Amino acid sequence: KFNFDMLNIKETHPARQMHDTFYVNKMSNVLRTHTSPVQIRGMMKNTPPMAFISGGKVYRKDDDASHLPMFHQIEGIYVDEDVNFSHLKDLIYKIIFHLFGKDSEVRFRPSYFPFTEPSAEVDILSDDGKWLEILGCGIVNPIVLENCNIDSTKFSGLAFGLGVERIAMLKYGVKDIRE
Ligand code: 2U9
Repeated sequence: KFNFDMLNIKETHPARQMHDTFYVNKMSNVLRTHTSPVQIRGMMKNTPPMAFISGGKVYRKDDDASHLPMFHQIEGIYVDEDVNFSHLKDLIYKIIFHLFGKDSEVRFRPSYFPFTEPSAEVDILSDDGKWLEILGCGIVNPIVLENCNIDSTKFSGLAFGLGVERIAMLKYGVKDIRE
């Protein structure tokens, strides 16, 4: 319920498949695949304006040089009246300038997540001229607000998510996540 349904991740979404998610028992208990269930619980227990940061271990059936079966995520969400994409851009720029310096070249690429609409992936330009993906973000899907009993005609939200190990790899030049 908290890992998928409340986030508008439909029964048929590929992320739900046995080969992407660790199922603890017959399709009803999973190891969380993101920290978003923390945000959902926060939104259900509070009223806007509200903002939450969640961080911790998440689990996905992935294991290679850039993916671990257990890794760490940090997510942020902010819900208020009149939150729009310019607020999201301002926040993302602040995070990236803090992590990678004020001269960072930043690019927002249109993307898709069931829980945000519109959605974007954010890249920074590396020294060798390649664009590197560093995080994802978007405007909280009104369906997700309504799932948490928040009036989506009155309130809107912004959200982002990042992988801690991935940021560390980019910042410190680690080539293999397993190191
Ligand atoms: C709620 C509503 C919206 C969180 C978001 C992303 C985009 C994202 C990835 C970054 C790298 C996961 O670790 S990763 O593979 N995340 O791209 N996360 S928006 O959006 C939310 C969260 C909670 C209730």
